[in-house]
Amino acid sequence: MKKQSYIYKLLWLLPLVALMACSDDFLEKAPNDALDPSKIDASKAEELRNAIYAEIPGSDLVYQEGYADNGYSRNWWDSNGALIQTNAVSGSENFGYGEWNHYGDKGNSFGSIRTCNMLLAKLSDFDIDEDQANKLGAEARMLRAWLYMELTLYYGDVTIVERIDELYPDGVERNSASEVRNWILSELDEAASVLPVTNDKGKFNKAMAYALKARAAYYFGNYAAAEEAARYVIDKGGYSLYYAGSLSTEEQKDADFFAGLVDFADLGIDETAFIEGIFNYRNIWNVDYNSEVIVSKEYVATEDHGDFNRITSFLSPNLSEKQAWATIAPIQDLVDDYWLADGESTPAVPDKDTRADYYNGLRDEISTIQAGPDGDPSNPEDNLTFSEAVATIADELKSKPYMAEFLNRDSRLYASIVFPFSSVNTYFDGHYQEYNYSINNYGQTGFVWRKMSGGDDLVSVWGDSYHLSGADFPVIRLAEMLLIYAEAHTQTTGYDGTVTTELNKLRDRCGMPNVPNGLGKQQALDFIRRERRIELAGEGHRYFDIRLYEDGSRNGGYKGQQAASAVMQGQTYDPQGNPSALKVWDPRLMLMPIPTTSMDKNPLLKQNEGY
Ligand SMILES: [Ca+2]
Ligand SMILES: [Ca+2]
Repeated sequence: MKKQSYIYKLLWLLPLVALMACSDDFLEKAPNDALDPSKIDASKAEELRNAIYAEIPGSDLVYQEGYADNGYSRNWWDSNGALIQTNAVSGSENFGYGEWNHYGDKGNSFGSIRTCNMLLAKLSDFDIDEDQANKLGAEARMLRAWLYMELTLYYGDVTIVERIDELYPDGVERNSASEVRNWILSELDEAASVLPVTNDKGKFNKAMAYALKARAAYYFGNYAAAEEAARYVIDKGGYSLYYAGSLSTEEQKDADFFAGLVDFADLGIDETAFIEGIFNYRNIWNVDYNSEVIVSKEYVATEDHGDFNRITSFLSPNLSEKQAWATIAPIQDLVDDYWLADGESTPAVPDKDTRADYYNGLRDEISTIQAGPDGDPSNPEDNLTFSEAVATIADELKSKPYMAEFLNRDSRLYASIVFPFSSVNTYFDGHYQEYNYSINNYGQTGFVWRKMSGGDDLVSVWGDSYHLSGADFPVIRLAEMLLIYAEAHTQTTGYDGTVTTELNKLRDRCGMPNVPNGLGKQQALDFIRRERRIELAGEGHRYFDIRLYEDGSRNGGYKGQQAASAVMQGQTYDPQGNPSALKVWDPRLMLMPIPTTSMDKNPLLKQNEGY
């Protein structure tokens, strides 16, 4: 992969706001056609407003899965993920506090915060009425609170900057994490009190402010506030879980493959609901403005506004007719954690050597078929492609030892992850997934994302070399609110009928059985946290989740099975037994190190413990 040319191309994708954050010049003068010559033209307020929305994170969130135990990003030039995963992170890396350095990681959050502060500082100078000014101000405060939520979760203590005229020539100290977190929640309360129930399309409204508050309060360990805010969004937000309806021709072919992996009659599972559930879930990432989306990063299928990641970075080359390189891929740990199809049992998985034997046995069998009737791969006339060879034994796949771990599993596993030998008609008609460890661009985990990666709204760019997707990326969706409510209510009150009601909505949508009743508090927390891992896999939450569970001051007194120190342990392997992600835990990883560049500029910054 010519990575340099890719990075060069990416530079012009950097949002306009990066430039605007460096210069206030464009706001200095009122254009000649302003109605009130003493005021700045209203269109400038709208430009600045749009610049703020450009700061919402998008599909780059998926790279955060490589910071924890859901994913692996093998390329240091794409993401710092492996440095966190292996406890090798240092002040050279940035997760929002310093300058932008990798497209998969957070950029310069203080530049984005400055854009918010600029809009707030200039509100009374714009030629707009007071209600509009208040609304735009609330939108800026909500985005600023969002940026600060991420900063404090990465760094703990963070300097609160609310003005654009504070220069700090002698440096500035950080505000304490508790001060920052209380301030974020009160900012979101004030934003929610000003924002309208219905705002302009794609702009923050009251329910969105509560949704962000639910997320922030949850991560701050304030379960009463999280429960209340999530309840507001569920009851008053007007959102509903997405159901896709009928299947396309290609989806039906994949559906037939999945149906062959599940013993519906034996398990008493409704086959139609289960199969439709796979595509209800998978298509959340294909349909803009669907009923479940609370906040999304908007993309348009053009060179200037497209999403680079979906097809190009999430898929391996055999799944895309253009270039692709699977630079952030799901790992075996995640695959192992999906429920069995009963929705509550853990599958038996083989050890890595047994699995490799099974995998290699099936791969060898297919290679033999590929050689053709003459049995000679060097004579190509009668050879078959990988997919042609798999097709000849498609009906027997279920009985192959390697495939056993993919039988009778949670419908969201089939919807979320492409595993070896699985049908992939929705990407390439008539194809099956081939995995190739020796080619770096196949991800080196064995798996790639099926959810999130299949945006239909595609455009080919850069000399027809790559795909960009115009499909929007949901950044906050209703499912997260249901899970926050479930966990927060279990923390404050217990695992009762209000919890199972919300969790069963998720199960109904994906065609899975209802959740169990009558769990004790700790058992329920483990169950809900695992359900959360499955439902939200790949969407960028896991790094924050496992640290929340680890932190005795935020986890409600229960670390449980999903805490960082429990899950970040040891080497992971691909299905052939090759090393994949390495997981190492150290208490210092609760917070990231302050970037050295920021320490150099601000002598009052003190480094986080352990770095
Ligand atoms: Ca041959
Ligand atoms: Ca779109």
